[in-house]
Amino acid sequence: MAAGGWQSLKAVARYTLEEGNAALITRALLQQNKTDGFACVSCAWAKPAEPRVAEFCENGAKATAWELTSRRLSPEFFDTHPVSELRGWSDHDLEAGGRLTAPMRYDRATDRYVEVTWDEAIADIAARLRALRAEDPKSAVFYASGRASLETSYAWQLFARVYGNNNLPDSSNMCHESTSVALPESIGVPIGTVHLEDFGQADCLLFVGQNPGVNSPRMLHLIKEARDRGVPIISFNPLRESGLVRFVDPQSPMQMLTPASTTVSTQYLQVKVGGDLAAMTGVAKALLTSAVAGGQGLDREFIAQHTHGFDAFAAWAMQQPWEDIERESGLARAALERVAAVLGGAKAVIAVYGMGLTQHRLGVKNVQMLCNLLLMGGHMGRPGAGICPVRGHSNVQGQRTVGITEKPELAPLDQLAAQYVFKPPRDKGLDTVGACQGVLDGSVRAMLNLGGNLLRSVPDNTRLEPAWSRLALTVHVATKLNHTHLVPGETSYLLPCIGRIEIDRQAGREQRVSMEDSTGFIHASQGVAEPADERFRSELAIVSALAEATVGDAAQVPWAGWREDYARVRAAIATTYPKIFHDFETRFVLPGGFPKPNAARERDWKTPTGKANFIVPGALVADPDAPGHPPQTLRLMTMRSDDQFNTTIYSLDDRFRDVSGTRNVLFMNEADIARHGLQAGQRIDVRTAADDGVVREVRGLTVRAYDIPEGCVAGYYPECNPLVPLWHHAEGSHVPAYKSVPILVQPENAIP
Ligand SMILES: Nc1nc2c(c(=O)[nH]1)N[C@H]1C(S)=C(S)[C@@H](COP(=O)(O)OP(=O)(O)OC[C@H]3O[C@@H](n4cnc5c(=O)[nH]c(N)nc54)[C@H](O)[C@@H]3O)O[C@H]1N2
Ligand SMILES: Nc1nc2c(c(=O)[nH]1)N[C@H]1C(S)=C(S)[C@@H](COP(=O)(O)OP(=O)(O)OC[C@H]3O[C@@H](n4cnc5c(=O)[nH]c(N)nc54)[C@H](O)[C@@H]3O)O[C@H]1N2
Ligand SMILES: [Mo]
Repeated sequence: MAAGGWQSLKAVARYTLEEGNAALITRALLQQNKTDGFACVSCAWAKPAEPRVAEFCENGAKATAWELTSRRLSPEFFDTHPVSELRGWSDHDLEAGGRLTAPMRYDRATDRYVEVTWDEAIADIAARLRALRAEDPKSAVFYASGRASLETSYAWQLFARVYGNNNLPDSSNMCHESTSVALPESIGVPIGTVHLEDFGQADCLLFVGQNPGVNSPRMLHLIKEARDRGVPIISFNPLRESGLVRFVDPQSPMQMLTPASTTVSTQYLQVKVGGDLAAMTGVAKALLTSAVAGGQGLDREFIAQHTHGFDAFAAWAMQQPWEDIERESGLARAALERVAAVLGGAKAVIAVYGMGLTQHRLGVKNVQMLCNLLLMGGHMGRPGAGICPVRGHSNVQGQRTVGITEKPELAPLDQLAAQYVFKPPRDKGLDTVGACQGVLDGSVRAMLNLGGNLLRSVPDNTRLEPAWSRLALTVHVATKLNHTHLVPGETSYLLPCIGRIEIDRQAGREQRVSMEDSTGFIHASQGVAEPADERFRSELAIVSALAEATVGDAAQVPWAGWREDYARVRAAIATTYPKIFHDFETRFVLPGGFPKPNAARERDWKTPTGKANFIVPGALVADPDAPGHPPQTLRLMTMRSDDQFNTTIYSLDDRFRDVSGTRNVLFMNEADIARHGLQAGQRIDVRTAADDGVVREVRGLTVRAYDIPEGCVAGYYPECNPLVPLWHHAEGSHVPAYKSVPILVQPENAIP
């Protein structure tokens, strides 16, 4: 099935109707991603300065409808549903119940969440946090899920630091942290170098482990425009993902009326899961071989003038035998040589990538290897070329920009110290994996969550759950109910907030907020719908009130002033980061916003060598542990369906992969099904092949025959998260290796 098209429009209409509020949702959609409207709450893909009439995709529309739903989970609902009962509900059913409406505290005696006033909630949380702080200021963790605005995020990191720690994990610890570690070493900036306008000038696009049809669908327009210009598109993906195979433009009536659709990828390489290092090494080797023979492929001038480490890299790549490259990538030499021929002939290549590269044990090396390929042809800091990591949550990149990081060296601590007159903590804080370890070993006592659903999204979540319930304090600022809320610590609060689509009034005036998109542009966003409940508070109001009540006396921060007028927070951000945010107030409302400075775009290399660095990956497989596994081991990648946003499950269907009514499936190659003595449709149990003494299993999955390389299997996130060991993460970045989990399969109930 092609991505886009009538099916996509039908899906939008269905969601709009199902959630009620059809008129409200339709009106809001027309203001989605517009200069005076709001930034979509779904993905982080760039918003153009000149938007289309409908500048949203099917999945963005779903996200809007999901947030503006007419359904409510009011305190009365909780009167009749004890927490232990709700814990058995599915992710879909929990969120489908609608918006949380009132602040609530968990009451252990009745096993229910009960309404409290905001004043009670804030005072009690603050008192408990202060008590914990007196014992050990490092025992509280401040998680952020990537949606909150720059203003709220800035306040959040300051709260943590005034409290006394750098425990600021965020969702990028599970996502693009491999990028944030890899790119500074390669090119001296932590973010991508491509702007929207570059897509119009590229003459070759490379997609490695990213699924635009589902996870950044507005990008399909750019892809289609590129194809219309005859630009070759090369995809490396174990699965033939619909948006990379065929695309029908729902905004092009002519195309929708005819069965013709755009062929997206001109070359589609179904690389083995974790086989990208081998595949890219093959392409590099072919480029080098052709260059030696006098052919195209290397930009020698660029390499000499702008890079470091080329000779060592070239020598390493040439040493890798084709036999190993073919075995580990699962791809034929001839196919990789064809890729090299196209890349070698291109003047401006954009490489787009996502979780297929970052969520591996060698996720950092994966990203650096993709940089190596671009550097060979000088495709960095050239119009129409560059590296393009597609970020996840709509403001996850921005959260890093304004100081949400566990790494003290990345935050302007001296500046914060001077600006707010306090002593910021200097030692490294906990990232997401570290926070989970802390919960398991009891050193973490409080988890404060600005969004997110960690007990579904992190690895080893089954193992984590009992430890989580022993926390002294769990606090969630949230829009909708999710599983993590239902595993309360000794004291637990749910604090409902205004969503970004809703109008945020403070001191009688409508407030704007700001976000940074995947391409480093900073935009204004303004709510357009009345808040779903009058008890809501904004995220900034909640965070600043908590901070004021907890550590108001520990630094000179005008918390109360900030929540009355968000422009004051923007002014504070501009004082902390003048190079990025000067003239913030006037620039962020411009159509398209304003770009963050990006030295690599200017070929100014902020690396220790002062050049862009070729980095030898040193391995061909992204999972260096693989050889130790039993022979029947399969490599599991966990992925998203067409109908989810992370742990938010809109429905149990995955239209593009032809699955409906269930998410408990395991996609397998037919040869593997036969080799294991199984049959398509059969139910199986899955266990992790790890010898650390912990049994990790997911039972009752249904086998689905699928076009996936042999030895590789795929399952859904978050259903398969119990299979991922917490220690199975990327070297250097700690991103869980969600895309290559060694597993063993058995017929259902064959294992006791
Ligand atoms: N609608 C929607 N949009 C979203 C999200 C969502 O859940 N729903 N999530 C948001 C977030 S937080 C993020 S981080 C992004 C995620 O967006 P993506 O980066 O696209 O994430 P995934 O769907 O997890 O996986 C991407 C692709 O990697 C492929 N893959 C798996 N293993 C490998 C491998 O070893 N090599 C290669 N080459 N490919 C591999 C999979 O087949 C899949 O097509 O999307 C964001 N946008
Ligand atoms: N197996 C596996 N696991 C993965 C991944 C994978 O590919 N495979 N991907 C990883 C990635 S890339 C990511 S980014 C993480 C995401 O992990 P999380 O950050 O934990 O998860 P989300 O599912 O995005 O969080 C959803 C919840 O956020 C709350 N929420 C929604 N909107 C708002 C809002 O506007 N404000 C506030 N305060 N709360 C809101 C709602 O209560 C909702 O239930 O998961 C990771 N986990
Ligand atoms: Mo993500």
